[in-house]
Amino acid sequence: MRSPPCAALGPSSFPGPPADPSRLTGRTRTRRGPFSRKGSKTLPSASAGSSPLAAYGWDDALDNAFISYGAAGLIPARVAAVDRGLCDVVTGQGPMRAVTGPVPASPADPPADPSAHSSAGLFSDPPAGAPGGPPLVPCTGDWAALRPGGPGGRPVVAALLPRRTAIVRSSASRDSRGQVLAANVDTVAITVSLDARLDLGRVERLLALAFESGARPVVVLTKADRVPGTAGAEARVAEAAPGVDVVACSAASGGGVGAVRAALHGTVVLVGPSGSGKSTLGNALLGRDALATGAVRAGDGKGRHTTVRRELLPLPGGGVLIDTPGLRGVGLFEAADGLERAFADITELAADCRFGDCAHRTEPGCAVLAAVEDGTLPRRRLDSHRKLQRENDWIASRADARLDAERRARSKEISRWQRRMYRERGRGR
Ligand SMILES: Nc1nc2c(ncn2[C@@H]2O[C@H](COP(=O)(O)OP(=O)(O)O)[C@@H](O)[C@H]2O)c(=O)[nH]1
Ligand SMILES: [Mg+2]
Repeated sequence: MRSPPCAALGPSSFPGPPADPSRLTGRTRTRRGPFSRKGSKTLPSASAGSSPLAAYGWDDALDNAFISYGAAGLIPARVAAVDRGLCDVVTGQGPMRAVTGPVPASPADPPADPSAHSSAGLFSDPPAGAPGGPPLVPCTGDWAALRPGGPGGRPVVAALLPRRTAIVRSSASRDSRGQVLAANVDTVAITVSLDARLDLGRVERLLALAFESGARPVVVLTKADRVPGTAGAEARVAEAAPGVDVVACSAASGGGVGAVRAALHGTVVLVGPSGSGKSTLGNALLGRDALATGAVRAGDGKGRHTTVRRELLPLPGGGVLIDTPGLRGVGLFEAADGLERAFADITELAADCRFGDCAHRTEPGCAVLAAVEDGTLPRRRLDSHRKLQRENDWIASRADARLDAERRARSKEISRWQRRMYRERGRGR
């Protein structure tokens, strides 16, 4: 997964993460996490499992990644919601409100393939959150290291652990930066109401977003009680979601909710338009009315934005649920890989095109156009792919232009500084 970008940020005023003691001493790190018993020789598995944060997804790998932070007196927390400089977090001691701002990601874990970074070249920008790269803004789902005793007695988010996955969309202002909706998500459940017009283009867009995040998408067809049968819709959605589980359910009657539960794992985020039944499904999965649900306008089947905050809710039987407000107009952000996977059928066909750079328009020997001709690939799907690809290219070109401008500004700044330095040296002679 590419490293997730973040919204416009200033320089971090927060302290960096603690030095990894093993790096200082060269000794092998003791595998003892923040929830391990002192002196225990066991690996962190036992401690991670018995941690109060286990219900929120704390595991051995996190326990291990936290060692140096724990040694420096920081405490682990998962971010539930972020709200202008403060965030709600869950910790081993219960929920807290923490002070936050742009923070560095953990440099404790070097990239698995260091060449992946070096090959980017001298003038490339380090990924967001990487040492030397722009800091990250915490978001729902992040794992954080808190420094106790900050302003007003509140803990301060001192660092973020590396994100395993990140759902990123182009920011609301449609500028060239991405906005992280949620981090460390394992399953993206895309809700589609059977009671409204089926918008396959939106399903494909959300699938690309989900695939790009690194999480596994699942499509949930909701409100099955409102239609005489679900088979037709299931087949149409399956065609727009090759290789993806498509499950129909009714949160109202409970039918199919078990199948939905079986298709989800780990941290689950519900995404889909307002009124598509996310919160009602969330309540059915939670077994209690924890999420506010809203009425749907008669006529167009659209819902009001009832869910305004994202929060983390442990699911009975394991996993964590994140509900989201209805996402109006989710723009793709650097989602080339996600698009490739969401349109795996076209990607596969394209491998048989005569020309490697075939645009599937008029080229001879185009396997994609041949599939449209013989009816094996719906024309709608090719059009949808083109539309999303165009949008993605446009956002990418804007991001490139911004990066170029930033690089030019940086190099001008360096030249100015050099000229000043030479001038001052000249005077000194
Ligand atoms: N008949 C029926 N209505 C449902 C079902 N799920 C949700 N609804 C209704 O659809 C409306 C919107 O649901 P809500 O969960 O708030 O949607 P959200 O905006 O996506 O979170 C509410 O009036 C719900 O009662 C269902 O399975 N069957
Ligand atoms: Mg809702």
